[in-house]
Amino acid sequence: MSVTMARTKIPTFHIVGLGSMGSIIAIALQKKFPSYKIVPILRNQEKVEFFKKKYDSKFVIHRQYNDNKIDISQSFEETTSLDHVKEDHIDNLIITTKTYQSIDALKPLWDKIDNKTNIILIQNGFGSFEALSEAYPEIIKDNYKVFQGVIAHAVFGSSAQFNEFYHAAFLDLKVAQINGFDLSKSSKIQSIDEVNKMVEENDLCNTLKDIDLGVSVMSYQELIVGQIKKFCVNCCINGLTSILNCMNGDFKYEKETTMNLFEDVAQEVIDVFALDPNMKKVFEYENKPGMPAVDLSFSKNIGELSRWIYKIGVIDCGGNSSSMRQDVINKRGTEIDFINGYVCSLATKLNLPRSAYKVNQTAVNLHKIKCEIIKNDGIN
Ligand SMILES: *[C@@H]1O[C@H](CO)[C@@H](O)[C@H](O)[C@H]1NC(C)=O
Ligand SMILES: *[C@@H]1O[C@H](CO)[C@@H](O)[C@H](O)[C@H]1NC(C)=O
Ligand SMILES: CC(=O)N[C@H]1CO[C@H](CO)[C@@H](O)[C@@H]1O
Repeated sequence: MSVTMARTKIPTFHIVGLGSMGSIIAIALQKKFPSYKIVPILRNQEKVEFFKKKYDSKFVIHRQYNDNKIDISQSFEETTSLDHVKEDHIDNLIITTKTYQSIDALKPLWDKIDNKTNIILIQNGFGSFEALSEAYPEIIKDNYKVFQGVIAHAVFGSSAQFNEFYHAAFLDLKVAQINGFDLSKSSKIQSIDEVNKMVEENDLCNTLKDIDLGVSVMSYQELIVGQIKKFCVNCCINGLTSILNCMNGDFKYEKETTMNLFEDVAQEVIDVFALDPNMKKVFEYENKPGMPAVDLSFSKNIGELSRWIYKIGVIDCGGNSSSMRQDVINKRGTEIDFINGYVCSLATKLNLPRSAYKVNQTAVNLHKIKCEIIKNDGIN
């Protein structure tokens, strides 16, 4: 925090979306910075009252990733609802809602947000920023400061209590700016000096970097590469387990076929993304002195990428049921349009032929049929 800001005002962080990701971030923030104002925003006042009465406004995390399994809890006195935010201006906004929910969630808050607000989107998939800036054109017009967080931690909600979560694997949280750059910059590609300056001067970056979630603040191009790789994992694991109704580890029973399928899915993702003018600069990036090192080898070696996806998804998280499979089973909306579906809509936007995205389109179609079968209590 800058000295002037610390003197004049308590740094304040509003959080929308108090599922597993929102809750571990709220807890990590409050634990590290007990004097800051952390404001979880729930959907409505009824939920706020219930949270207060039944749970003392407390979120609880059961840490399960090392030998000393411990429980961490924090009480959030400032918890409020979308319609009852007291502050006139939102300085820092952390959005962890499901991608397709964020546009509606922001409506009641939008007049408290401007281009001085630091907004961070911590969501699965791609296309969330594009969808948001279509709904709120001032994001582009007035150059709003938007950051993207790519979270790898494995966290699961308890089915019994909405305020309790299991932190199963401690991984990392990558953060970078994706909009609101200096108008003098001709592209979003950042040098090492620019990233250091951002970490020093931006309150959201210099706060998040210190919380206990393995945060690294990085350049735009480094984040995009991490996000594309995670996106490939999501397309393979979430997309396909939701159709097969299986645990992540079940792919191991037919490894060769699985690797074939993963390669087809990943190849298509890489081919389509490489043609996106917004990402071209990242795919064509060359390592130079003064610029962050970016490893683009995954885009040239799909076999290696698929083996990595298999390791992360099927081996390391073999005992987990993907969030998308859970959403299908529980008859909730799913993020398919921002995962496999994003490849299809991006390809359509780029005027690519249907053959360029047929694998993902097939996955999307099977997924949608599966959702309807389950909603209608058909055979699972
Ligand atoms: C913020 O928005 C205002 C218009 O509301 C604009 O005049 C100003 O240049 C913007 N600031 C930045 C840093 O882009
Ligand atoms: C997720 O998978 C890992 C690795 O298989 C396992 O250790 C962990 O307990 C699983 N978590 C849940 C909630 O199933
Ligand atoms: C051409 C086409 O059918 N595109 C669709 C691919 O899937 C996404 C997600 O369901 C749709 O939004 C696109 O319209």
